[in-house]
Amino acid sequence: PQPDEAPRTLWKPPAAAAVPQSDPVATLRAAILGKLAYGLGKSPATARDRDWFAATALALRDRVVDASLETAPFPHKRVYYLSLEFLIGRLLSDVMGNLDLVATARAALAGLGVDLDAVSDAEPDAALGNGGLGRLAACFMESMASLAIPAYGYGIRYDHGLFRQLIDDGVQREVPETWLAEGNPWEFERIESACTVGFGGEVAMTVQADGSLRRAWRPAEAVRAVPYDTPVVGRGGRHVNALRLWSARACEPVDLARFNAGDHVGAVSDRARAEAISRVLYPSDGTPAGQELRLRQEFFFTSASLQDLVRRHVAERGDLRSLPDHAAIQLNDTHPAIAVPELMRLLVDEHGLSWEDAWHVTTHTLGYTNHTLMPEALETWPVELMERLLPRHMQIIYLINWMHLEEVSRHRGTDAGYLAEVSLIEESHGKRVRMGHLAFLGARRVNGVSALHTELMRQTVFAPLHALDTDKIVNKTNGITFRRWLHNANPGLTRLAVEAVGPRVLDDPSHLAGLAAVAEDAGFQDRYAAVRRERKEALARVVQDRTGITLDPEALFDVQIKRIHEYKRQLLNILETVALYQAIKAEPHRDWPSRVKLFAGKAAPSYHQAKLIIRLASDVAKRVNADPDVAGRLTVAFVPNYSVSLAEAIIPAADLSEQISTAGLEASGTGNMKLALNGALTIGTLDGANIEIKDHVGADNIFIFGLDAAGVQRTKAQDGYAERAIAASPRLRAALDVIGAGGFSPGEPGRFRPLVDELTRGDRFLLTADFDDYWRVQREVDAAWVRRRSWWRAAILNTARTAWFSSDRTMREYAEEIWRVRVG
Ligand code: T68
Repeated sequence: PQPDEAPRTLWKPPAAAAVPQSDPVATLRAAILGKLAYGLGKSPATARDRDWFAATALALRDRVVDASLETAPFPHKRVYYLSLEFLIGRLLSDVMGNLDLVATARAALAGLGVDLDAVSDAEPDAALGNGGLGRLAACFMESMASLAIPAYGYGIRYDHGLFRQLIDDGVQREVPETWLAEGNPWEFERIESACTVGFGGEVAMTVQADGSLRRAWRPAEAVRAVPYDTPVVGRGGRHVNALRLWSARACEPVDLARFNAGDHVGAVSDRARAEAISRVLYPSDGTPAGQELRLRQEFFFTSASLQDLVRRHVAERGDLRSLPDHAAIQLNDTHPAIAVPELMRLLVDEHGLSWEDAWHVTTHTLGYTNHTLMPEALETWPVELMERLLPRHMQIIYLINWMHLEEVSRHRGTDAGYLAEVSLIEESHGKRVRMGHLAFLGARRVNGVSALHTELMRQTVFAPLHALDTDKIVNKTNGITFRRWLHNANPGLTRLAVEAVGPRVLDDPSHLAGLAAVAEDAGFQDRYAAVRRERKEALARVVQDRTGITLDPEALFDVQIKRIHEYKRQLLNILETVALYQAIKAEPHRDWPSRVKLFAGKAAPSYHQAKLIIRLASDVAKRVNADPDVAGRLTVAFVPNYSVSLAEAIIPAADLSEQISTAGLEASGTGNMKLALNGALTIGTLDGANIEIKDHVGADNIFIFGLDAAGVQRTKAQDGYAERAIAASPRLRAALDVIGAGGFSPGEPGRFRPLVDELTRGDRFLLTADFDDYWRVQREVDAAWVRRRSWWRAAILNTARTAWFSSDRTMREYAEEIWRVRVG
């Protein structure tokens, strides 16, 4: 039969009454078969892996719904996590793991001749985010459910998530990702909860009976926001929250008059414009897209989410003045910062609160998390655009700013320079609204994502505002969910941990500390190494498949996996690779340990330098891997299409974790935590959460090099630092020379000139200043890798001492100090 044909055989799914309730495997198998037949209209004979995935997901979703019916319907206080990005990845293993059904599902499917791993691989990644910020939101959702913190995640249901990356001869090409092409078995459409979001138009003024003025926004355009809920189940199935993602729909699907007049395309142009809002995720990562569509996306999901939670609060509690007692709204970066004037508008214009009451409610409900201090990534919007798209909001922003500046001048005088710094409006190059300042003023607490980053917030970008309220900025160091990044991604290591310290480690990662006692035990080390070895063999198969490059699982696997960005300094790693290549060729008889350098990550489509870095990594790989002089010593691979699920394959197989950003620029990092937890040793700078990782694992179990944040500032203050560093380092000069002369691009010798020029002329990210120290520490890594017993000891200690980086800890801290909501 054809795969899309309805079953023609006499096959029927088992009747519920025929299944023994006491047999969990038979029960789940019957449920899966029922979904296959009645949910998908397929028989086992015609089912593809993708159908088995959908049937299994639907069967498990029923269990999640059952669990959610036991979740308190009317909690005292809820968290609302507003994020333009949720980088979820696959959900099947999450759900199975948290329902304790992995073994049951494996057996249920095996009895049908179906392999659970193949079924899991048939699930597309939900890649509704660019990188760390979106992945953090997904980890937080999982942890909140596991801690039974009542919460909604709010975001956008993009038809197309982050692009799929193809590498054609080293060149990144982007093609649309189609994760919804075959439907999404996890979600529920909630058409009954749709709401309307306005754009443009004007502000009407009416005089009230008491002589006061009332303002009402009359938008020119209206878009329907339709929510889709994905249940998020916590560990043990004890609590279920919802991730509510909004999809944009036109209010009128077709302009019938135009259609009937023969204008078949024009008849649906308004619809296309409305629905464009949730069509694609912006792949910008770090630089503001600048497009009007981006602002429309931000307002669309923020307004829909606030309307939704206001409606819920009114239904449950009546009076909106009690909102801060029952809701905590967290803004994930400034993307939802328009929440400040939108909540004010809803409270004042729509619900009749006084300005003072509304401001009290707003500033006691909102929290704001900052994820970057890099100037080019701080959002500002032209006043002209805001006035055109959101005229009422611009009025409210002006009013907030006027009151704020009045108060500042009362307490601090009228120094124009200072007032300009704290103003919501930046006037240096055209008037623009500073969204970070707006979020800061509207929030009760503002947080950074690592100790260093928070301190730099106080000292740099937010220093003038910080001076006005020194309690407002707090630190909440990021975390990762161990259920996904240890238990599900690395079942072998998890089994070892359970054997060594008991199953309670699954509920409380602090018990990982018990592994320190066996860190020197040769038998335990061997089992730890065997788990790693097995993961490296599995990864080698993936890399072989995707690149044709053969990896030796005996080699040290050195990985740098993250977005490609100049400040993350993949180029520094490539320079060291080139220098190492030259050194091995120059001294072929030294006993160089065998090393595999793995790179993976996407570049923003318009980020030319980043794309050139990918090309260089690929060209270096091509030359090095073909050179018999270094065979068995050095292998380089750029693995295409980095994603959450690829990360799950790479992280358990990594021996060395590259975290080498310019100090002061990586707000936190979270891949650094995932790799350390899985026992990769970090080579890194004193940046972001690397500093806290070092504090936890101990200075002997991490390789730190380079300038610290203060050193970076001092160096940048001196002219000509790059020239001097290059002149002082023959090794660096030789690497730059061969790259600049086309040594890796003989067909196009000038190909990498722009990269070399950037380093010799400006070197904004101080690669040249850090190169020699990086080389030195890499050779320490070589030496450490040879002493294999002490290497495994250090790896085990990394696993034992990184429990603090669980996002459960992070969420407890937010709950206590920012949201003031009960845990559990
Ligand atoms: C990251 N930021 C930080 N931004 O770079 C990283 N930006 O250090 C940190 O660990 C992580 O946030 C979590 O706190 C991002 O990932 C973006 O993806 C982004 C997307 C759109 C616009 C700006």
